[in-house]
Amino acid sequence: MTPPSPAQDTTRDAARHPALAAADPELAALVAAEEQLQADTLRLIPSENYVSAAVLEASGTVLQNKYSEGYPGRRYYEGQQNIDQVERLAVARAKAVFGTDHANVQPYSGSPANLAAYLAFAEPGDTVMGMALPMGGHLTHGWGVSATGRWFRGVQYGVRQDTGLIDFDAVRDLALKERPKLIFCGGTALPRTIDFAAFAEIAREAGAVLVADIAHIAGLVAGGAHPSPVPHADVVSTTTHKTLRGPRGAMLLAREEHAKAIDKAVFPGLQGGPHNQTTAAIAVALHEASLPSFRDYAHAVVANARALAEALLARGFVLVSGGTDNHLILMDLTPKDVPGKVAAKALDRAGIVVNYNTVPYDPRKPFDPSGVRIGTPSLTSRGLGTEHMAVVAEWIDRGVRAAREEDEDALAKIRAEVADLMSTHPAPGLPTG
Ligand code: DSN
Repeated sequence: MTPPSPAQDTTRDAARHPALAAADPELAALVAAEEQLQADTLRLIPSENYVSAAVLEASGTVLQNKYSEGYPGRRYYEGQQNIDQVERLAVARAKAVFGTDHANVQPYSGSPANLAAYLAFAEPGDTVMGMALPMGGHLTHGWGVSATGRWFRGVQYGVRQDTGLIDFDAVRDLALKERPKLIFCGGTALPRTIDFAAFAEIAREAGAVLVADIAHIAGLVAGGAHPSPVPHADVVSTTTHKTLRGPRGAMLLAREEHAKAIDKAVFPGLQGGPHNQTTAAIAVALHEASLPSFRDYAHAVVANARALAEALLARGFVLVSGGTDNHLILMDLTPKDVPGKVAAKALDRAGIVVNYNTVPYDPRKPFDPSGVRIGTPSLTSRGLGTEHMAVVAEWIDRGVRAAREEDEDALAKIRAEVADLMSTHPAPGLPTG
């Protein structure tokens, strides 16, 4: 591909974002370049997606001009005639989509949402339990470098080395020994179904509050492609921008008995004014998630991940836990003789965007680990189906080989092939042609 000339760039930027291009051409050019990058590349980061045009539009509305500290009907600022209705709509839709008693749609993102659960149910110094970050957990599940591991006493569980699966006997033993105030389940690199009922039973035995962090799989839960944590967990925490395909934001869902504690923890405990444009876009995304087409999407995400996992296994890739039940695949590249970071950077040059990741029991360091994490939410949003997964696996295979052999020509060839396929699968907000 020949890069467009600067003159073409300016015209393109002005056509797509006229006010921005006039006021700040430098920034407009960066936005347009990002749009082109997202259009041309195969985005496999499992926590990313493409939002609909409606979600994109709602995120950029004048709702962002308004301050609304408090909750609908109980605000500290006047002029909430419309904002209250926006938030009520988002809350009602969250409750309907997830079948929960209570929803708080104000957390700015996943980390503050999780922090609110700590504030609601624990005191500094208390013991909390979650999955270790290198095993697939999240920083905010009590990992040492996070505030949650510094202000609380984090004890951590993992997966078995031989199966890559959670050992519930070990989780129970740890919970009964440590008696944590909070137990987190869920994570960021878990390719298998989360057994919420098993965690709930352990939390009950240990007298802990169970928080299910479903940030990665919220869209699968909404679409019926993963079991719901709602009947089992005291609190459910989720971002709204991953498989759920909404704006960058988060929600906390809870049983009625915990509603007050959660609301108080979010505001005034942790946050000031909610981001009303995000609340509106969450409402739109939840409406979309309630439609039959979203059910199809969620199931297609899983079918694509399974097909991709099978195609990778057939090419000799080692996958943590041997495959996937959801949207995510964690590859251990040790047998391919390429560090995860080297592979990820080479794939990026080939137009395939992934992230390097630790694998359980990784002998390498987190900033230079053995694994690469991939997922299918974005490619499914662009309409790729199981019939495309063989070529995706082939590109990954060729890209990893080219990384090992330092073959830049091979990477450039893949990049052109990827751009070709992506040009026939447009996404909202991205340039076509
Ligand atoms: N950054 C998210 C992810 O990529 O999984 C977790 O916070």
